[in-house]
Amino acid sequence: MKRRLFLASSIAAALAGCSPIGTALNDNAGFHHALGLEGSLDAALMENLPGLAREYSIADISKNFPVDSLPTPTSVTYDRLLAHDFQSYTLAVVGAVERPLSLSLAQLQRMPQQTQITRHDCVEGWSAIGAWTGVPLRRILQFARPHRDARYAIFRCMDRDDQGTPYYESLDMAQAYQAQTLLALRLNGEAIRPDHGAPVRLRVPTQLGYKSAKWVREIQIVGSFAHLYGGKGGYWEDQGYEWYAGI
Ligand SMILES: Nc1nc2c(c(=O)[nH]1)N[C@H]1C(S)=C(S)[C@@H](COP(=O)(O)O)O[C@H]1N2
Ligand SMILES: [Mo]
Repeated sequence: MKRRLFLASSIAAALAGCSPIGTALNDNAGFHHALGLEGSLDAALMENLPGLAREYSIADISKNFPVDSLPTPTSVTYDRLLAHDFQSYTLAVVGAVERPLSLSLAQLQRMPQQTQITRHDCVEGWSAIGAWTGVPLRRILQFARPHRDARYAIFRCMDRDDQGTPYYESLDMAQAYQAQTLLALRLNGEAIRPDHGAPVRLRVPTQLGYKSAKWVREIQIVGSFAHLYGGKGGYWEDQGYEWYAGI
């Protein structure tokens, strides 16, 4: 018992400042192993590691969830997807993976769904609580099997700013495997509206709002994002925001 407590506190201290790692350990034995912690933690201990975003109750859900982003895509491609209820949408999972994937919306809907009532915090100063339902990102990664040297997941979106620059974001593998990181298909019990990122958006409740990429079309697993766009790992990061957006 004493040894356990010692382990818990020293590991908590070691992980301070990078809290999502704790829950990633809970959920992915491969990742756990990759960190070299195999054998030094047991399941009961891991449950006490930090890193979960607070979950709220149904009564806390915001009546109006703001829309605050680049405009909803107006491309021919997006219009066509929308016109057919996203039946021809596919989410590509590519890059440094054993098994590249192309998942239809129907396939995503058939996977086990998780619902979380969490708060979204935008750096512009507003917050809103919503019930998000979808597929935990770690499930998709478990299918795709990232290579051992994989370090980041890049999320490529369908919207562009008025210069034509596409929105994109990135998470490191610990954030990507965190238990609450979700590919959301539904908000408050209904299919996500186009202006909230339909058909699939990322929800990262442990990070500021700009990490929660809307209109995701592709997940690319990489070792580095230095060669992508502005090289800072995200649309807003390329304009000076911090890459690490933990809250
Ligand atoms: N593709 C895309 N995703 C995005 C953005 C964007 O402009 N484009 N804005 C981000 C920011 S800063 C916030 S606060 C949230 C807003 O999500 P909402 O409009 O559904 O409230 O989306 C995030 N994801
Ligand atoms: Mo935001």
